[in-house]
Amino acid sequence: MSRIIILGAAQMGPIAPDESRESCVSRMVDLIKQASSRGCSFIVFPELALTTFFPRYYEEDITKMDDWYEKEMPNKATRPLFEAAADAKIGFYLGYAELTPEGRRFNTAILVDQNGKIVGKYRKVHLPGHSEYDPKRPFQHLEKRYFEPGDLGFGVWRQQGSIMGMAICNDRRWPETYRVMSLKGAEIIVLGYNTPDLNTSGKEQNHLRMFHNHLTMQSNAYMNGCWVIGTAKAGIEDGCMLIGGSCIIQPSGEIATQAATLDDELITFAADIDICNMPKDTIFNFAKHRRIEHYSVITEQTGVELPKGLN
Ligand code: CDV
Repeated sequence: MSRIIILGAAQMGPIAPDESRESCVSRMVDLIKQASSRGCSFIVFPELALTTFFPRYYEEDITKMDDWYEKEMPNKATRPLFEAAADAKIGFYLGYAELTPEGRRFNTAILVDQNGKIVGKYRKVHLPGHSEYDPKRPFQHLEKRYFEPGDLGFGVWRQQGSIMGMAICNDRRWPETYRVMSLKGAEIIVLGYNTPDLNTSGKEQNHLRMFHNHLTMQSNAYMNGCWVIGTAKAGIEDGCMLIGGSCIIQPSGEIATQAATLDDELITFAADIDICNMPKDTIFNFAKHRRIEHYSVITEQTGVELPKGLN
């Protein structure tokens, strides 16, 4: 018998800087209701889904940004989301900014089971952007200022008869993200993103942003024999255009379904988790084919080291 899970990507349109958490949660509850009517049992919300993408604003004193962070989860504003999801027996992934009791700041995602219980937490490892104000950019990307790199590694969790792992936005561009989770048996890797359509760190054609969005997730789904769900926060947010393109990708690397708008939009797919078995047992049978004696440079060296000598 196949393991079928009806999966969803709950894309969200822009969140204005003055939009309340309550308003975001009510939009998410609407998406939960739609998911329920489609028989969905797991949905993925975007990265930083409760606020506008605040790392685009510079603030000298970081503590003045505290209102953008969640100090506990669930909290008063998000409890209705947990309750609606539990009533509908829908598990979910939610991205938000976390401020710990010790004053540490992370770009975080949680995995919530079908009873509204938090069963997993991930803190973004690959933080893009910069830590100081950059006058050359039309808007800032200050993730390195407002977050520290995640300290929890890439966990996986048994959920709904499958093994799930989490990542956040920029993580999707790094093959190590997927490979580490796949070595722990991940069958579904889920992530949310906020990706401006403009590369402010270098000259690049705007259309490549969507191409690379899909290229990275599709290739890594294929190379690890797993399902990948990528969910955008999309549209023009405080004057900054964020790409959409939320999608559910099969272990073949093909996109099973993709969002058509830049608004709040739910896409769903009845995913057979057992189709991961063929690639995991054959061409990407890690135990049979990996040659780790040649891979040590991946964990022992961070940047490029050129061969010695002159050309
Ligand atoms: N939120 C992100 O991590 N955004 C990055 C941008 C800065 C390139 C991304 O990888 O989409």
